[in-house]
Amino acid sequence: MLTKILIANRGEIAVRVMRTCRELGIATVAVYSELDRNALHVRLADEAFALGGETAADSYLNTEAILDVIRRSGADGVHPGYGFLSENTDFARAIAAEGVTFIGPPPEAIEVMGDKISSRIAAQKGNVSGVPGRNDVLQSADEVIAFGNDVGWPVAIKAAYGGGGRGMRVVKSADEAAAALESAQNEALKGFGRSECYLEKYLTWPRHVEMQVIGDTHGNVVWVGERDCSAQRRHQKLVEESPAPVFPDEIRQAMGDAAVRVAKACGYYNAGTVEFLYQDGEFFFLEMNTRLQVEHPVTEAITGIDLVAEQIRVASGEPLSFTQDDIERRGHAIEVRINAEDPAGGKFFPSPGTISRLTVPNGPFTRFDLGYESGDTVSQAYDNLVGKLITWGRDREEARLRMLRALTELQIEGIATTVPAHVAILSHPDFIAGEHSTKWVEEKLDLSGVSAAPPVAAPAEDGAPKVRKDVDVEVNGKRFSVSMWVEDTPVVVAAGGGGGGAVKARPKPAGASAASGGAAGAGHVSVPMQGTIVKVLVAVGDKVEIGQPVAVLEAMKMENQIQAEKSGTVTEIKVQAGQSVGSGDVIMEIGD
Ligand code: MV4
Repeated sequence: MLTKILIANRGEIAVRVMRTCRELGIATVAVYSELDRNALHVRLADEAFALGGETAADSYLNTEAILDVIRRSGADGVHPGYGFLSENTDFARAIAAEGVTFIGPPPEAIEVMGDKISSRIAAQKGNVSGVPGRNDVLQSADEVIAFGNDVGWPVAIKAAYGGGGRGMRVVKSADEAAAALESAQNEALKGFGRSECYLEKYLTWPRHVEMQVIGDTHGNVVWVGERDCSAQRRHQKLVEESPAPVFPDEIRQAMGDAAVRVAKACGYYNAGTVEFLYQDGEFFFLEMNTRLQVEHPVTEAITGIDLVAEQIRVASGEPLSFTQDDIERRGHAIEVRINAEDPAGGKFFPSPGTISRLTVPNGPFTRFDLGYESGDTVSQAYDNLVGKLITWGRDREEARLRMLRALTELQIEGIATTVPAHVAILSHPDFIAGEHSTKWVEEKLDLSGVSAAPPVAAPAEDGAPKVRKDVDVEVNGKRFSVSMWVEDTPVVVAAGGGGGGAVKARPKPAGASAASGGAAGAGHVSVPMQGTIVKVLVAVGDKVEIGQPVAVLEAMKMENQIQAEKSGTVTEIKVQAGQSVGSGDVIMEIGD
């Protein structure tokens, strides 16, 4: 078995992986960015190493820095979590070249599944049908039209190197084909560096049902259970559950068998998820996620299997600790994602900040995987998942009511969260009946009445900059050099003191002075949070309507539309694409 695992991640998933390591007697190594110096995953690890950098690119994506920590720590395994480097084959291969184990699938399988055309071909090799479509790179709009006329409209143009919904265009009729192809190719090029696209028939009201699989290096692959992830918004999952509601057992068995065939067709081992679209009693292969997923605890809750323990076992070269027949699924589990987002009015604006107060839910069959504690800061530099709440019940209704109970216990101050949206979803008759599809949250759920409790302002000193002070200490006679990160409290001599009594001057919290306080009228277009302007959608002189999107702001890996708060004419634009802006900054003026 592996003896020391470096977790190349942060937040709740790093914490979750460490917990299992500790249970297995495996030492843990954390890595951290400048912003995460005192983050929960760092506090819980046996050892922690600085990567430097603040942005994801400069820290958790910095392969060289992580390889350096692997060497220095003597870790014999690396768990990548999800996101960051989890599906990066250069990283997986670089680790292997050091003689260190990547706790994940073989790089060749990641590559097959990363290209959506080759993943369709792999699925077909396993005798699993994808959504009716084509397995070649689209060359012209004429092909789109011919395909639509053949299989029926609408059709989907998808990015071959995409996934997660980016780069997908739905084409309703022949006259939309040319423009849709061009914009899909542009978005694919910008998002993934490759413009290749392919075609599928577009299913209009499918459910998203995915199948957890896990395999070992001895040729065993099993399916563990399905998850229904239909309650999502703009490709961000909100609620996941297992079993899928209103889902016949023979379909489950067939989908499980299909998922195993897909995994075997690409030589898969370790944990993975095969995604399907399910509509009118039929399922179609969509894509395969070659990593441990955010929602894996749902499957753990109904099977009692610790998927991370099993990942570590198979990465160590051992066979799976169970066979297909050993797996028992019992009861029902639901997970909600607690994101630092304000769902007020259905907008889901990012809401980074410092958690000033936190009461965590507890009680029977209630699990809370959290990446933060009270006093910790949720930074806009990383994704907005704060934690996941999972409840189990003997049936769906018990799990649902337990979740609503647990959500009332959860109290977070300092940031807005998705909790009010979860209460709305879980209380809705469509959700209760299991009639929701992938478009339900966006098209049917009315969140206009939802308002997040206003985040309580964090204490002033939270913004105080910290500086490094190095001290040498002795512990049991052994000398250690310790770097302390303490509040910067310069010592100044009081004027006219005539004898030098020193007083401490508290520095102004960063960002306390400028910009934010201005009484913005409706003609000022301001941004609600810190981020980067991706696109300005209007020009000076344009007429705009109230509610019209005028700019796109990226924060916490999400694109957010900034809307005009009044109708009128754009008189001034103060920003351009690529520019960073702070919370409350005025980016545009609209005159009458
Ligand atoms: C589709 C589809 C309907 N028909 N493909 C979006 C994310 C990416 N994984 C694939 N997606 C979809 N592909 C065809 N041919 C509908 C979606 C889709 C979706 C899929 C899963 C979960 C949520 C979704 C929300 C909107 C659209």
